Amino acid sequence: MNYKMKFKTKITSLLLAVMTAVTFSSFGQDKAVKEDPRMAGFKGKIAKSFADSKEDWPERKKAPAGAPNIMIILLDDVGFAQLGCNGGLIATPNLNKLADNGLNYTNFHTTALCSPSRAALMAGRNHHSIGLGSHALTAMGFPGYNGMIPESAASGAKMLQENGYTNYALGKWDHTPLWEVTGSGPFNGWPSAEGFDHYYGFMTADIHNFVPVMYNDHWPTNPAVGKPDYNINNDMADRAIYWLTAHQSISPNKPFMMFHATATLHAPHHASQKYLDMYKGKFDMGWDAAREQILKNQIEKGIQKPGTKLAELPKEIESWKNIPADKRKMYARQMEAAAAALTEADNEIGRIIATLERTGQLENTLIFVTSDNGSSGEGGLEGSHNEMKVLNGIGLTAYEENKKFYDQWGTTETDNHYHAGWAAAGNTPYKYFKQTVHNGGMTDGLIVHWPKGIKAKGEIRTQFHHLIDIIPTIMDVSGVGFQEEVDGVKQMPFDGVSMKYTFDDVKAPTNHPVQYFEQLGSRAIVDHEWKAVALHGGRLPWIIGGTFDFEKDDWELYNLSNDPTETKNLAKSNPAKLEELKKKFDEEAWKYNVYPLYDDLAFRLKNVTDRIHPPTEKLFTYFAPGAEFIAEAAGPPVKNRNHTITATMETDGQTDGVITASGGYFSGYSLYVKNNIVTYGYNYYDEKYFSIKASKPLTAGKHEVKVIYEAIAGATPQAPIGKVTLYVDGVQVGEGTIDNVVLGKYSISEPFDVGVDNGGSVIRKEYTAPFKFSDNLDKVVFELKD
Ligand SMILES: [Ca+2]
Ligand SMILES: [Ca+2]
Repeated sequence: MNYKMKFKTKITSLLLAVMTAVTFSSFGQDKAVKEDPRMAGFKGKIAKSFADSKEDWPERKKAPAGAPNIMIILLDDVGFAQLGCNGGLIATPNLNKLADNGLNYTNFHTTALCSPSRAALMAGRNHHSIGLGSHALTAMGFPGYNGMIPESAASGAKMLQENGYTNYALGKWDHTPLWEVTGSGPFNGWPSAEGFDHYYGFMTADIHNFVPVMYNDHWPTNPAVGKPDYNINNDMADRAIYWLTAHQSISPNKPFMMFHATATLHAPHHASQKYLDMYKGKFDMGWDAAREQILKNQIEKGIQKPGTKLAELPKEIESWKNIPADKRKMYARQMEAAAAALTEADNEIGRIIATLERTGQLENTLIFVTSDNGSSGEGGLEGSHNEMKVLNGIGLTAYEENKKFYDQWGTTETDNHYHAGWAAAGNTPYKYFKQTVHNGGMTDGLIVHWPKGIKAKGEIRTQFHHLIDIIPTIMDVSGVGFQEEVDGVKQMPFDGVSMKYTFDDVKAPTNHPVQYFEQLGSRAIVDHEWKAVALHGGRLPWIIGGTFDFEKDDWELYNLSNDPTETKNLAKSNPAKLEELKKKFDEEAWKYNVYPLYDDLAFRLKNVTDRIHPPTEKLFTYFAPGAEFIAEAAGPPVKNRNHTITATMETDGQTDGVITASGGYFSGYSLYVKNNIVTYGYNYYDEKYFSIKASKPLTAGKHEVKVIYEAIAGATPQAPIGKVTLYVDGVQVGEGTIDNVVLGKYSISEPFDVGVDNGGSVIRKEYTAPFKFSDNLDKVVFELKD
C-alpha cells in the first residue's frame, strides 16, 4: 500500500467514525434514526444507560369512548312471518322481547340467498360489488361472481378490530369458496381475515345439527363425539356465553362485536325431542289457514295495513283442502319440526341475551336480529327426508319414502326439509321464496335493540332498508366511521347507508330509496314506491337446472305503497314506468358488477369443480393422518367415473376403521375395515345401501388394498351403475354392483377424509364416526381412468 492509498483509507475511516458518533449521540432525534421503523412513534429518549433514557410506550388503538358492543344475530332461511313479532305462528319469545324493547323494521331486505347476504352484510356493500353475486359454489371468472372479496372491500368487523374492538364470530359462515376451506388455506376468506379474533362454527351452507363438523378458529373438530345429546344451538350458545363472560372479565373496558349466525332454520330442520313434542298437532290447520291467521295477526300488530291482500300462491302449491289426509299429516309433521328448531334456537339465543344482562352489557349492546333470505321453498312440492335429493335435482321425494321417516322427522335420522307451502306461509303475506327477488324472497324481519341508544320501545319502522346498511349504521353509531384505508389498501365506499336517523324518527323518509336485486337471474329494482321485478325463466326454487333467455323474461311492475304483496301487476297499464325502471336496473347493474347474467347452474357448478381439479388432473395422493376435513368439492372427483383407490398400510392383526370416506348419513362412499374385513360401502340418499366385502380377513403385516370402480351405463343417463372390484395384495377378494349412484353432491357439509370419517358416518349401521383407522395407514391414492 503506498502513502496516498494509506492516507485515503485513514480519511475514510475517520469519516465513518464521525458519522457513527453523530448517529449514536442523537439516537431518537436525527433523521436517519427517525426513519428506523423500530423507532416509529417513540417519543422517549434512548441513552446508553437506563437512568439517562426516558420510557415511552406505544398505545394500542382504543375504541371511541362509550362505543357500544355490537351483536348481530343472523338467522338462516327464516321468513319474514316466521318471527313471532311479525305475527308468525312459531314461538320466539326471546326475539319478541327484543322487538318489544327495541325497534321492529318491517321494510328490510336481503339478497335472497345465504352466501351473498352474509358477504354483503359484513362488507356493507352490494354482493356483486364484492364478488359474491351468487354462491361461491357457482362462481364464474368475473368480478361480480368470482367468490373472492377484494381487499378494497374490508369488512366492518375488520374496521372495528383496527379501532379497538374484539370480535367473535359463531356459526354459519358460508361465503368462503369451499376449496379454500382446507387446513392449508388460503385463509383470506375466513373469519380471521375478515376481522374476527375468534371463530367457532361451520364454513358450509348448512350442517347436521347433531353431528356437525365445526371449526375452532382454523382447527376442525367433531364436537358431538361421545355426546349423545349434542345440539349445535346449545353448543354455539355455550361458546358465545363463554366468550362474553371471558371478555367482560378480562377486558371490561373494551367493546366487542359478536356475529352469531345460527344453523336454524336452514334445512335440515333438526330439534331436540322436547321441542318436537311441543308442536305436535299445531300445524294441522295447513298452510292456507296459517297464512290467513298470520296476516290477521300482522294487521292487528300494525305490521300490515288493513285490507292488505295475501300474495297469490304459485299454482303448483296445492290448496290444503284438496290434499288427502295422510299427506296432510306428513306435511304438518314437516312444519312441526321446523317450528321446533326455531323455538329451540330462540331459547338458546335467550341464554346469550341473559348473559349480556348478567354481565351488565345489555344496556349498551346494539343488537341486530335478521335473516339472510326469505323462507326456503327448496324442499319442493313434497318436502324431503333428505334435502340432497331436491338439491341434486332428482325430483320429488316420493310420499312413501318420506312416510318411512315420519316418526324420526327432525331427529338425527333425517336431513329434512318442508313442503314449499310452508315456506309460502313463512313469507306471509309476500310472494315466492328464497332465491327469488319478489318480496317473499328478499324481505326479512329486522329487530334492533339498544336501550342506551334508542329511546323508542316496541315501535315499528317502515323505512326501506337493506342488509348492507347494518355495517354503515354500526360505523356511524360507534364513532369508528368509515375507514378510507385498511392494511394499506384504499377502500371502496360502502354501498349501504346508516340507519341511525330512523332510531328516533318514525316519519323520516328512507335514505335508501333505490336498490337493485339480482339472484340466480331473477332481477328487481326498487325506486321509491315503485318496483319492477322479473322471475327469471319463471323458475321457482324446486326447479333445478335449465337455462332461459334473459330477454324473454316477463317484467312485472308494482306500486309498493299500496301493493306491498305484489298482487296488481301494472306492467301493461304503465309501460312507461316499467321501461324507466328497467333502464334504472341496467344502470345499477353496470355500476355494481351484476353483468354478465348467466343461469346454467349445472355448467357453473362444473365450471367451479373443473377449476379446482382440471380434467387433466388424474392422480391424487393423500397421506395419513393429515388428509381429512377436505370439502367434498375439493376431494377427488370420482363420481360416476372410472377410478381406482389404492391404500397402503401396515396392520397388526386386529384392524378397524375408515381408510377413506366422503359424505355422511345421507349419501356417500366409505372404504373401511371392520373386524379385519375390508368393505366398500355406498350410501344412496339413506334409502339404499350397497356393500362389497372382502371374502377373507386382513392378516398382520404390510398390505395394499385396492378398489377398481367402473362406471357403467344404466337404463338412462341419469341412472348409471357402478361396478366395484376389491383386491388385497393383488388378489381379488370381492366384487359387486352399486345399482343407484349419486350424481350431484353427497352432502352440503360432510367432508372427504382419509383414515377417518368425520362428521356423520357414511355407513351408519356398520360403524359410528369418526371410526379412525386403528393401524398404520400410509397413503391412499386415487387415480382417475377416464
Ligand atoms: Ca339462508
Ligand atoms: Ca362423514
